[in-house]
Amino acid sequence: MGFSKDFLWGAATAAYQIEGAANEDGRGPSIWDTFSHTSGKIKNGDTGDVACDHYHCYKEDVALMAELGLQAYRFSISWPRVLPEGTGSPNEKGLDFYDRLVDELLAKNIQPCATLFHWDLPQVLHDKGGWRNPDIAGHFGAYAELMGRRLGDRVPCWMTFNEMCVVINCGHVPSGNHAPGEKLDRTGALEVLKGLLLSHGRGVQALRAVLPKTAQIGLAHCGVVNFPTSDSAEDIEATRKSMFAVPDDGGSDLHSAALYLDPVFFGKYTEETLQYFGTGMPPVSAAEMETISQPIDFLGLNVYRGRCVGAGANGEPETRPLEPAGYTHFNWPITPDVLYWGVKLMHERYGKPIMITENGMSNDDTLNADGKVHDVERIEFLTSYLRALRRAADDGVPVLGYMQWSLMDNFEWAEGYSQRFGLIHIDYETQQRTLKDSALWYRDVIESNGDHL
Ligand code: IFM
Repeated sequence: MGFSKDFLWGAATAAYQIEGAANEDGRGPSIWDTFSHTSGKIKNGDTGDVACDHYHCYKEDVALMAELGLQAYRFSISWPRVLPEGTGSPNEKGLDFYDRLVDELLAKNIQPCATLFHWDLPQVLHDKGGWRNPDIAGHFGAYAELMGRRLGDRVPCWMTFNEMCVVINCGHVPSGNHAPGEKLDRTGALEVLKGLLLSHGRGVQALRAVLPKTAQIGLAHCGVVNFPTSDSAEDIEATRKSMFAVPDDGGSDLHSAALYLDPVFFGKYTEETLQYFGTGMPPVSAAEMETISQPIDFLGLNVYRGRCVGAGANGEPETRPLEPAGYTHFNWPITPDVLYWGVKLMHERYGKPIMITENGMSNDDTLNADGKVHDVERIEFLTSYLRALRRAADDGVPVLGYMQWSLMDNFEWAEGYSQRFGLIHIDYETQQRTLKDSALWYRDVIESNGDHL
């Protein structure tokens, strides 16, 4: 069976990670500008001020996408570039940039997929309480409407949020290392969650109101995805349980998919969630739940790694020792089975078509004397993960597409430029772009619709 004939092969990026031009054409500061300019927060003191200079090099970048045969490109819009004050008067020059980018993509027959929020909250909105400000969902809705009106005639696929789970667990808890660096207690973090979920809902409502009926709207989730230690019914059931349990069996409070996706798809939290958090959970009214659970068209999954789970003596999930196929440069275990099981179990629970909105690896890539980047590790990684995804498609899971992370090396948040995830190598001194071996390999995979795996 394999990948469907209209399967979308693409690659993904995010605004703050690639655009640069941080102080140009009226862009306002985001929490990531502030954070990266705070001493000690980012490896080597790196910032996104210039990044891959995509703001100026976008034409060259789209030409490279075309050379690879990409059919889709997932990018994010910088909220402070289009609304420097977070609300109010839009910045025409910022909007123009996204017009030009989208037009360039369409001219090369590449479908644009836009994400409204990939972590760069306007600093002014953070200063007013960020995701805990009761007005934030209204502000996000207005931003979504602005972008939907501006680009909706040309962008058929939209995502409200990228990885709410990371926004909370890296940006708003004491152990976090991301902007805005809030050290909230659990109730504070759950208030952030409520603000994110409500904003998502208001964003969906705003987009639906202005986009053509054919537009596809989703969100990109990244959370616990596990795989069973064997194909026994008991181990599979334990894995299923582990992915949606609160707390999950990795011992974390705030990672379970049930916390993020159950309100979105079912309009409620699980009983287990409510019991576990008790009075620490901010109340959500029926009207608010209705907003949060606006119907969406697909579930985007960002999948990198997962735990191996088996059934304990009482059938309860137990994390089993991993036997990874290796480790990435980030030291993340390579566990391709998550792209089969994660996709399958997420689809089983939420019933929506799945788009892989991110998957890839950081690698210790170097530009060789022959002018090439021989990233055989990435080719092996992507082969194994894509085979697992194909298995899910073979089982009948509707998989809409695959957005490799990332189109190009970029600013990897707290790790600065030390982790290279790209298909395209960036020389940050000269901004020279070089297609890695994996990019050329991916071109063949796309051309064969996955047969070349
Ligand atoms: O670079 C990030 C991206 O911004 C969100 N998902 C994970 C990627 C790799 O860490």
